Amino acid sequence: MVLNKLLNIKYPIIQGAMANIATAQFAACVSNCGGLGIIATGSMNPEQTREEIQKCKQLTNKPFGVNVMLMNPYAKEIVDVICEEGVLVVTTGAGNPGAYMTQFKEAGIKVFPVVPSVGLAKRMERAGADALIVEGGESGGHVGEMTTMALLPQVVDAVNIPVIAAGGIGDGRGMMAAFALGACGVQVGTCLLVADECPIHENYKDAVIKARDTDTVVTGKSVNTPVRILKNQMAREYLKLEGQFESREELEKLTLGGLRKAVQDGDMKTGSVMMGQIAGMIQKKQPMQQILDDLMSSLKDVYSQFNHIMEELS
Ligand code: TUI
Repeated sequence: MVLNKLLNIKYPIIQGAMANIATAQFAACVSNCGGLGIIATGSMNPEQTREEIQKCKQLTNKPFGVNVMLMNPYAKEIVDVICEEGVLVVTTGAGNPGAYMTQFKEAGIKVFPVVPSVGLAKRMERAGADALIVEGGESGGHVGEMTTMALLPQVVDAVNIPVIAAGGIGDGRGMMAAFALGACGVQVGTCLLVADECPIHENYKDAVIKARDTDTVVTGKSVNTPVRILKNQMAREYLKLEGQFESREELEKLTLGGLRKAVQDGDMKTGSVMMGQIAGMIQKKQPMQQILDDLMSSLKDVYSQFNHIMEELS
């Protein structure tokens, strides 16, 4: 079944949980435009999480979800708050949510863990996940090793629950490819950064538009926290230090508060400017509704071109 039917939403599109960006306001905007908005709690505490969930309920009567970033030191308490408040869907990232699965199920919440490998995908299916978000390393922020193209069909073959594709999807071609590889829907983040309603500094939006295909890089592999960011001054220094086998402590000095610096202050030199590899194809700022409508209309265009190819093959 296609994701929009599964969730009773207009489009089969989930908004990626972008820490410091995807507040109640942003998530509600995505949901009001036909996608599934997700509140990102990556840099929130439990009280903020409760406030944002309550605010989102005021701002939309459409379904929305909440993401638990499992590296957040408050993850356990955030899970408690989510279960008390009740939402349609929880997505998880940057870890194994196995310990919270029963609690979510008992609260009647659907769980969509992000998985970077077939092994974790199978474990999550056994633990009771309702669907999986298969995320390739093309995406921005915390990433796994595999590409979407290689990982997605392997997970689709390995499990019997719905699979949502993420990482490297920025237009109808990417969506069509995801469906061709067996996904029932997509999760996108980078292409939503340039939405008029996206609450990031204009410098950040301009940096996404200016970025070329090779302008992002994965930092932090040496310390087991691989994060894809814009290849700016900070990223270059970070990679240089990693090459010199610097300690985690020294490396963390460079990234401390980096996301906030990028999102709020518009510091494109020393901030952590997270974005995925599809930044190279983002060309303009637009209203959120336009971005989601364009994704769907370009998907339909690609489909008709497909018919062309199939006719010529027969
Ligand atoms: O979580 C993300 N992307 C994120 S979280 C984030 S916040 C942050 N800020 C500063 C530094 C680091 C993070 C920014 N971007 N995506 C989902 C995702 N999850 N990608 C990869 C994974 C993942 C990795 C390992 C999921 C599970 C996993 O399991 C390992 C295990 O325990 O088996």
